Amino acid sequence: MVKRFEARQSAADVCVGGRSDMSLEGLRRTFREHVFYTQGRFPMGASRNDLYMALAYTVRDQLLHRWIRTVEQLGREDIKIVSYLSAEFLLGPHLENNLINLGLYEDVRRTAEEEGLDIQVLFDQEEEPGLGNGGLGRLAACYLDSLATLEIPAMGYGIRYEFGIFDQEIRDGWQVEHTDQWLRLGNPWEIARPEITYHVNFGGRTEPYEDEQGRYRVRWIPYRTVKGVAYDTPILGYRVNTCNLLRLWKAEAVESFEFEAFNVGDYYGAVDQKIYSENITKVLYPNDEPIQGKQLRLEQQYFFVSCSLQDMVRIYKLLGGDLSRFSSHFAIQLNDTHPAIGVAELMRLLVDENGMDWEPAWEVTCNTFGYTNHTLLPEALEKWPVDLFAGLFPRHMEIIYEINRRFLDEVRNRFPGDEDRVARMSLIDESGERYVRMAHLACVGSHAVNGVAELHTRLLKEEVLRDFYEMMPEKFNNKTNGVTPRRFVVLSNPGLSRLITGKIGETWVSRPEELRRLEKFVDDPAFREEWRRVKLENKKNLARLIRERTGIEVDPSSMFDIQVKRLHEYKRQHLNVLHIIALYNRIKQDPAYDVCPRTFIFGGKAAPGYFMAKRIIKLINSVADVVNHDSDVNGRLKVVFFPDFNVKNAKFIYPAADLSEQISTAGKEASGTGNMKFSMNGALTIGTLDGANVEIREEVGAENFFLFGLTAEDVTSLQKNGYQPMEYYRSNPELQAVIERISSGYFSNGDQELFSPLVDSLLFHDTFMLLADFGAYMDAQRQVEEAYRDQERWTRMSILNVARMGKFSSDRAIREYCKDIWKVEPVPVTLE
Ligand code: GP0
Repeated sequence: MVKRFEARQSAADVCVGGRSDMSLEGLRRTFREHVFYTQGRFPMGASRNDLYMALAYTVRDQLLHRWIRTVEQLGREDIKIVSYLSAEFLLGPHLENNLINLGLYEDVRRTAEEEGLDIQVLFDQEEEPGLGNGGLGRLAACYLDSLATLEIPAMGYGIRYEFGIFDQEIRDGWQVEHTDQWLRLGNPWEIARPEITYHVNFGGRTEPYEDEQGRYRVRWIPYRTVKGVAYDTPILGYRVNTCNLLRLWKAEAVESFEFEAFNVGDYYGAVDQKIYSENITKVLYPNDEPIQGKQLRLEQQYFFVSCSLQDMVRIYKLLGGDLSRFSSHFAIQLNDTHPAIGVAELMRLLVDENGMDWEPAWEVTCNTFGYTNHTLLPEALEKWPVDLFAGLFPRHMEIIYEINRRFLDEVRNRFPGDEDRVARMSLIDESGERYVRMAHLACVGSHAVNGVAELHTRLLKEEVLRDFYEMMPEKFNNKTNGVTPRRFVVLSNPGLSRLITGKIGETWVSRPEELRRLEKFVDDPAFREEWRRVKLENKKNLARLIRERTGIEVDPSSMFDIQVKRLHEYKRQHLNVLHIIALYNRIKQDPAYDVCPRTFIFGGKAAPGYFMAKRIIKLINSVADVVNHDSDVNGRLKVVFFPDFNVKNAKFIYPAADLSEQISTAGKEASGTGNMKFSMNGALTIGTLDGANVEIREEVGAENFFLFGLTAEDVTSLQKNGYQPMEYYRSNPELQAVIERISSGYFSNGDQELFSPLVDSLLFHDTFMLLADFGAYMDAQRQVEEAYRDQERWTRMSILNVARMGKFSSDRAIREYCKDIWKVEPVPVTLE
């Protein structure tokens, strides 16, 4: 049996109420039955995984009634369903989250305990479904949580990757990738639906014909066909009966044996076909911003979009619906351009497969889709070579040409004689090799286009999608991102949750505006004391984990200064490193230098092919090796690279932060969502005026936020006037010394080559303007230090951050989407 660990704090006590129908005795019986009947073990012979599986099934049983009732609702013709299309859903572990949302945490913990099990150990056993890269995929998961919590009928549609985002190991300071085998031990949270399948076609050619009414029609004669099979996962809301559906598609061969090949004895050839088909959903592409232009990636996108749209059309027809009113039953949101081919696919389904005329089909399509843009980086705007696209999707290519022909006619009508504008707005980039511009397709085919923070939406209107904004301003709107307080506060930070609930009751979990009521306690010394005690406890937990995972000892009373997020030059993890080296240099200059003790913690994955990002990881680890062992430093500074940052590990990281690093070059980070998770857990932010930082600062108050650096406007004008990083270098001796430390080989055993690509890129290009921001960043860090030395002041700021973060709940974001874009209302689910 599983060894019992010391009892840790649990989210339990925050979450009283909402008890389910099951008695403790009933839970225990169900659990034992699953050990025996589902896992096929006697209790004594059960492995840790058997016990986890049995517990997961016990909890899943509790969801099923709600789930079935909710899905029945989705089949009512008088309601409108949100359909969230996303190539990524970064869900994180289910078990603990479901317990919290069910209100069963304490009962189940006790049941486990009475069986001699530590529930934390069973939580640890769960493999997280890492079906996403970072912010974009995690946002989709937060939105599913909020949709269910707000009792909105909704479905998520995506891809069931057999291998999600790779596991990261740090070996000799370098990132090493391992395949993520999340399905290896089984997945108790999904139900396979082998009866829900669709055929998806690729390649071939098109052919005109006349239908019975003598109308001109086109049919697609594909080269190959793949089958999509549905796998459903329940998504339960917080303390409600709504339990929505996440439907993920797995690719299979249409026939597992190609009988002809089989008959002529080509057994391997026949099996080849099967392997080829299943390739489509094998693995998540591990690069975000920009995605890689690989054929298989495009196939993935079309595969899941086609299955999902066919599914919606089938559901709608089952209701006896008239397809001309499809948009009154489904509101489809495109999570970035990854599913944008859906615009052409819905047209194909309506026109080719269901005999609709072009104009009404186009009206349905535009009324159905909404498009969310997530990036301003020009290189991240998705585009596909026309040859590749037309080869895979000959019919969609024709449809896109037709959409484009009609659209450009409108452009010419509105802006006569402006052929430059026509070329800029075309769905096809013809400036060199020809490309399909997916963002343009998404804009034209949607009735609503939104950015993910105020600043980002403004820049979309002014720059990236300016022509579209000028032509159709009514489509554009902002929806500032949010994150779910259930996973990121209640589940991750039970200590803080308990403290808050003790003061203001527990309603803040679904109405975080109520956190404002904490403000009246900021000057209460006992409350502040408690606040610090909770933070210290969280830091001790993280310190333990850091020791376990890296062997590094860190001091929980030092300032925990944390930057966790994907590695990207625009996110500027290396600016953070420059600051660390500057502090190190001051100590080397004068070992008596009075530095504020700090633990710098980094975490995040680099795209496996992103050379610079991987060098930055190596640099962090190399600096860590030197700083952590230097006797002049004497433990006052510690640097840690926490390996394999994911949703599961995030739970221990956000609650332990004192300082949150949000230091992207202004105008580059669309929103950020980690910034919100930190601040909700009482960390203070050091950040630029970028993405949602701007709004966070507005909410928490400028005096409770450490601002520095260029504005987005400064960045643009510097670029225009010919930015010279060397000028900043020459005029700042401290910066010179920092760069010199790196290039001298001090952190690389004398090897001057190792980091020269990084150094050269900073000195001669510095696309993300680290050198321009270095001075301001150092000043802001000095202010951080000063504030931290005054613990009473710091605590006050920390409390005010939490109290004022209500706006950044994903519930608020989803309410806005429902009202402004989807036009949907809550439909409470009854269990009878
Ligand atoms: C944006 F374009 N984001 C992309 C992408 O391909 N992947 C991705 O994760 C992120 C943005 O970088 C973001 O600023 C944003 O908040 C998030 O999408 C959700 O909108 C990082 O948090």
